[in-house]
Amino acid sequence: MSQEDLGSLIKRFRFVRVLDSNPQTKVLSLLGTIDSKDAIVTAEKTHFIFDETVRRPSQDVSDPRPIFYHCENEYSCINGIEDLKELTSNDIYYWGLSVIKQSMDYNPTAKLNLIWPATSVHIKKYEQQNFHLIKETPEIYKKIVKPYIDEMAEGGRLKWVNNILYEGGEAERVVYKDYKEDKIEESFIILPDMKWDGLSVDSLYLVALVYRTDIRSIRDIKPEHKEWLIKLNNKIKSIIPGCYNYAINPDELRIFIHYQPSYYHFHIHIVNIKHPGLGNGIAAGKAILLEDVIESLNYLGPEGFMTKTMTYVLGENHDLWGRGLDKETAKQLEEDGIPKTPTIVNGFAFNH
Ligand code: G7M
Repeated sequence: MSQEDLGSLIKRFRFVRVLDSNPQTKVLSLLGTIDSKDAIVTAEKTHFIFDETVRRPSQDVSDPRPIFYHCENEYSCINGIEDLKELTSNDIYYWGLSVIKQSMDYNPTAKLNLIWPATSVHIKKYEQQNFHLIKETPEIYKKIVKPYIDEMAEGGRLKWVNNILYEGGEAERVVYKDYKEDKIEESFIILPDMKWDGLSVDSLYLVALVYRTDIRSIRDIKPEHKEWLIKLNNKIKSIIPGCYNYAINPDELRIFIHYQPSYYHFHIHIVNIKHPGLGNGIAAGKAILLEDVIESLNYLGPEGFMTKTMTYVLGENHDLWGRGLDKETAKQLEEDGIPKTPTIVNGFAFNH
């Protein structure tokens, strides 16, 4: 695969407008064009470096001190201060601004993501929007959501997944691969998620992609998948701590799936429990813990999640909202006897 490099693409980026700006996550998403095709650049300020774990050189076996110890390096948030300006102080409180030493390898300023050429689905996803709580019954799934998933599976949206699984895409970043040609349904690969800057285990974010293609979302999971999911979950917890020098423990991994996901090929999110997630990615109404998925299979019938009402958060820009979830949601609220939101005109509420 020959791809142009990020640097030369970014140089040709022509700004159009800001899609979203989030001071809490320190993420800015811009829409622009590169060679007249839509492009989305997302910039995320990186986290601070505060210490590093260093191995003691040639430690004597009788030395009781731990083999690894913590120390500040020259880029840490205190050692790295190059300039400091106090703004105000009051009693025991002081605050100011600082410039901290930056370096590409140890302390870069930001992580940049580029999607190019970006589709309208991408643009709508990154744009600020209103969100709604959806109660997706099995009937709504069949009528509105399944046809959408069928369409999404056909477009080129899963190219990045197939690149990783079969074309050596991101090969140098793969953390673990269990691939057996005669056992495709058990095969999977784990690698850093595009969201992770890879700098700090505090924000560790990995994704496990399975090779099987018969599960497009949680809706396709049935009791017959229970043993496979248990094995997968245990494998993730056994392998990952060792891959990161045991800086993280198995019970510090938040392992979950999304509904609705952005990509309808079964994959699992593996995130440091400390990481609050970007946007609503780990919030209730989006993330479902893998342990809960497995446990639910004990109670759901042979059709598994196909028979469950799934409640989740969806943005108005999502195609499913305009394809009927808007009307179904309004209908359900009416059936449940929940009053409509009045229209406010000049401070007066009107019911219609
Ligand atoms: O919401 P959903 O469960 O579909 O999440 C998909 C995940 O895949 C997100 O956390 C994305 O950041 C991640 N992801 C998306 N793409 C296009 C890539 C990619 O090309 N490489 C990697 N490593 N992760 C990706």
